[in-house]
Amino acid sequence: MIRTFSTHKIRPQIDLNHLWQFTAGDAEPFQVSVPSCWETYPGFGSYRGTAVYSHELQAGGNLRLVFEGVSHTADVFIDGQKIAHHYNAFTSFDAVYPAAEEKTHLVEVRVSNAFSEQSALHIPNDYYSYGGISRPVSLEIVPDVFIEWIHMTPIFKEVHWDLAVEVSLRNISKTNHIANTEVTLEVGSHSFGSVEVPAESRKTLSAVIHCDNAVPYFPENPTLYYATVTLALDDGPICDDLIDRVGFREIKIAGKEILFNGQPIQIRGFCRHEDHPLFGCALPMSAMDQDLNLFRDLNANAVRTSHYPNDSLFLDLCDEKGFMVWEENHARGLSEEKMRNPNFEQQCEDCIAEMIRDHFNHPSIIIWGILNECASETEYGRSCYERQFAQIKSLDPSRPTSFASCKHFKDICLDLPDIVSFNIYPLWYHDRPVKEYLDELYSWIQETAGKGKPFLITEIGAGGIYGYRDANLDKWTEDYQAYALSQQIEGVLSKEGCSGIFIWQFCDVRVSREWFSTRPRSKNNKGVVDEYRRPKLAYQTVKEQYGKFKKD
Ligand code: ADA
Repeated sequence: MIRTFSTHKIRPQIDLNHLWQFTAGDAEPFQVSVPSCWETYPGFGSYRGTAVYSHELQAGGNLRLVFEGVSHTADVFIDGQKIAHHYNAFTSFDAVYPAAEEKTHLVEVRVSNAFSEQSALHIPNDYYSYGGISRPVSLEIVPDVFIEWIHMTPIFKEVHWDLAVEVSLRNISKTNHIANTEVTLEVGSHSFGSVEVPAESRKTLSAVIHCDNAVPYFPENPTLYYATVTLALDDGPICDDLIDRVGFREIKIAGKEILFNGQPIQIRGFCRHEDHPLFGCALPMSAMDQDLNLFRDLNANAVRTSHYPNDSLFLDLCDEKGFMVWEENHARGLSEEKMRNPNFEQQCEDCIAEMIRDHFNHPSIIIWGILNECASETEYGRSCYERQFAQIKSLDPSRPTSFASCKHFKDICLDLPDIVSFNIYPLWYHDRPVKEYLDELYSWIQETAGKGKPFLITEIGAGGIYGYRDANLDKWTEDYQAYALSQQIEGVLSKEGCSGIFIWQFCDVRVSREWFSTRPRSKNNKGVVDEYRRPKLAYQTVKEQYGKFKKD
């Protein structure tokens, strides 16, 4: 399952989520299902290195392989010829092989999850960098010019909605072509007329579609519209299409409030890693959906995709179920020294560009985040935050931006985002009372360039080891975790000027081996459910507290 709906009716799209041959080290090659993580294969539970996935396919024409995610570095070969290279587990890429002969072709993907200087973002960390083709793969047969993406921005005009539309066309042939492109929705349409797309280049078309009678999208009433883009080339018949969805909603900032179609929001969310002991980071749709059903049961209304862009399928589910999403680029806890890795900037830039290209249309995404807990207290760090926010605004000015800071009382970047966000751990990493600590931090923010901006707590929580109970309220007990979360939620959600909270975290997750000393079981144990989604005592506490503060 690639998405929850079909993205093509005309373009042939072949699902390659089959058995592939897996070869690594001295082991005999064996068949594995794709998508998957190799840590789930016998003997590969902690394997860090390279492996090759191979698969034969019978096809001809312009072949376009689309990889939704390979963890974390991929080199793609067709019949022995390298056609793509990609870094980062959490964004998609394609591998195009034009004018292929109709026959059986061999696709090989060399995958690495190794840590080295080459990898600035996947490093030993407080979560696990898995290996494998971890998100779906498909084969498309595309014409010489094909529709690469459509981006849609709804704009409310008091009595109707406008929809600003951009469509990217890509010519992979050595000939110029004339394209006739149309966008159609139930509530409006636009024809771009004849446009030349020069050989081996891209062309972006823009228009504003007047949409009468569009029903607005709200989390409690998530109305989605399907937009179909069609393309005809050189006076021929329609030869390509792309279908995506849009929800008519605007996210705006008014003083200290975040407005969702004019209504102030209150976030009762969770930070969530893509992690599961049975699947690694390659969760099937049923497991993703189970997580969201638990969110709903917990009275939560939002998710932070800490600390990387998520699978589009998960975002589809959030769109349909009406969860609000903070999506962020891939970076966690990088010091200035790590941010000075020569690959850091380019890898961040690519990640942001691919995240926004792929996820632009999801109405669930209300905030773009960057660089969780990086060096926002240093001048060099500030230059990185500045550049990345500028990149985001150039690609999508319609959504507010933020970053989760841990540089309490010393952050120098609070002028840069639209929303000020902090990760705080009173009652866990220090024992100051929640309200006292929060008041102090908030007063300090009001003396900085963050003054008057909306404010979020993007992490708060405590560790609790599943099944470890003790009446003494010692740390690591389920009892203490429940106590701490109760105080923390109460403190944050009753704070004037605070638009909400993302609890750290939804479920326990595996961490890199290097993190064992502060992470019993080699897990981050701050989940309100354990890694198998079994509820801890804190589950009921959060459910009650979130229920008590629920306004929607
Ligand atoms: C940080 C970080 C999280 C996690 C958390 C913790 O604030 O952003 O990824 O490591 O702390 O558990 O300590």
